[in-house]
Amino acid sequence: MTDQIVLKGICARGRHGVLDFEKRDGQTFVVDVTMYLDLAPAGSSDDLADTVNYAEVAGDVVALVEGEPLDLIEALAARIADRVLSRPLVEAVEVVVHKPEAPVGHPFTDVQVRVARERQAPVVIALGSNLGESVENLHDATIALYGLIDIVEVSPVVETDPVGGPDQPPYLNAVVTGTTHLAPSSLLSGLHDIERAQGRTREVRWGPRTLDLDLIQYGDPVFDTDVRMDTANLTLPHPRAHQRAFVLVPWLQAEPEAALRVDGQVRRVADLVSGLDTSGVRPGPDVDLLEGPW
Ligand code: PH2
Ligand code: MG
Ligand code: MG
Repeated sequence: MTDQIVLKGICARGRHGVLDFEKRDGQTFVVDVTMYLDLAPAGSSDDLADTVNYAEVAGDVVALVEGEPLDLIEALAARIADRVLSRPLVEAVEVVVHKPEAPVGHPFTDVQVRVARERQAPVVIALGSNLGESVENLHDATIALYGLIDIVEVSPVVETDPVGGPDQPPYLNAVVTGTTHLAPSSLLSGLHDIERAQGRTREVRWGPRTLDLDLIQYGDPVFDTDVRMDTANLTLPHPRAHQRAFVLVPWLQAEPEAALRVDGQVRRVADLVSGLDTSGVRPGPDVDLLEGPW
C-alpha cells in the first residue's frame, strides 16, 4: 500500500461560482488534499528534503482558492490536483473541494467535488550490457520494465565502443521510452531492483556490467514538465546523456522528435547527435527486444 500525507480542512475565501454575486462577494472554500508518495526515505532520513512539505502545499492551495475566479469547483479541484502533482515526489493525489455556503436554494450542510489524478510522466531509459549474454540481458530487462512503465518505443540494439572506465568489451545499448505513474525516485529504485534481479553488482565505476539501466529524462522538456533535480541518488536529466552517442543514437532511432534539456536549454536530440562523434556506435544484433528468445 502506498503511503499518504493527508491535509484536511484548508480554508480560504474565493470568488468561484457561476452566479454574479458569487464572483462579487466571494465565500468560503474548504479543501482536503491526500497525496500518495513513498514516505520510507523520509522515514529513515528524518530529512524534509525527502518528502513533501505540507505547509508549501497548503500555500499553493490557498493561492489557487484566492486566485483567478472560476465558474466550477470541478475546475478549481482539477487545478489544485495538477499543482500538487507537479511536485516530483507525489505519485497520485485526491482533492476534495467543499463549498458549504454554495447558493443551493435549500437547507444543506455541504457540497463537495472529489477528483483523483495520477501522474503519467513520459520517461526515457537507457539500457547497456557488456558482460554475459548481453542480448538476453537487454531483452529480460525490457520485459521487466513493463512492471514500471507503459512502454511506448523500444529502439534497435546498437553495438558501441566502451566510453570511459577500464579496458572492457564493447557494449550493447538500447533505449526504451514510455510513461509512468511512479515518481522519479520510485522509478529509480525499480530500475535498481531489475539490475539486481539480473545479477548486477555495483563494482567499478563505468566498468563492465551485465546490465545497466539509467534514467535519462523524466517528463517532457518541450512542455517544461521535465523534472530537474540533483540529489545524492539521482540527477535529472542524466548529466552526461547529451554527450553520449551510445544513448542519443538509439534514442533518436526510437523517437525522431526527441528533445533533451542541456544546461537549461531544450535541444533536439537530432541536433545533439549531429554534433557528436558517432563512429563508436554501430548497428547491433538485428533483434526486437520485446520478442525473443533468439
Ligand atoms: N556505460 C557506462 C560507461 N561507458 N560505454 C558504452 N559504449 N556503453 C555504455 O552503456 C557505457 C559505456 C557507464 O554506465
Ligand atoms: Mg550508465
Ligand atoms: Mg547506471
